[in-house]
Amino acid sequence: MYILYTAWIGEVTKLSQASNHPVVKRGVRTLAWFVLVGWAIYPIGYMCMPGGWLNTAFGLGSENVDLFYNIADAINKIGFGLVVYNIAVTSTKETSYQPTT
Ligand SMILES: *C/C=C(C)/C=C/C=C(C)/C=C/C1=C(C)CCCC1(C)C
Repeated sequence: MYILYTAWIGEVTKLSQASNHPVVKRGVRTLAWFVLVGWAIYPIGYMCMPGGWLNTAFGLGSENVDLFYNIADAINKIGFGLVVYNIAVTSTKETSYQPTT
């Protein structure tokens, strides 16, 4: 809940707004969506496990419920990382700041 808070209205989003950089602002908003929608897959997968509410509701049985976690990890680790990478590369290119060697 704290991570959701800081990504959507707290320090993380405030810092991105203060950067006044469109790529950083849009990128951080995208990351906030990952935390809201992408992370929701884990508890949904959890509830699909044997004995879970959704398992009973959908009559799933025990097979392949961990598929949820693999899909969630692919989205939230690979996708999340690519968004962070894109923010870093794009905002570095567009700024006059260059790291000294
Ligand atoms: C790379 C791994 C990530 C981003 C893992 C995220 C995991 C969660 C958001 C897990 C949430 C759970 C609940 C909200 C309740 C049921 C148990 C969990 C641990 C699946």
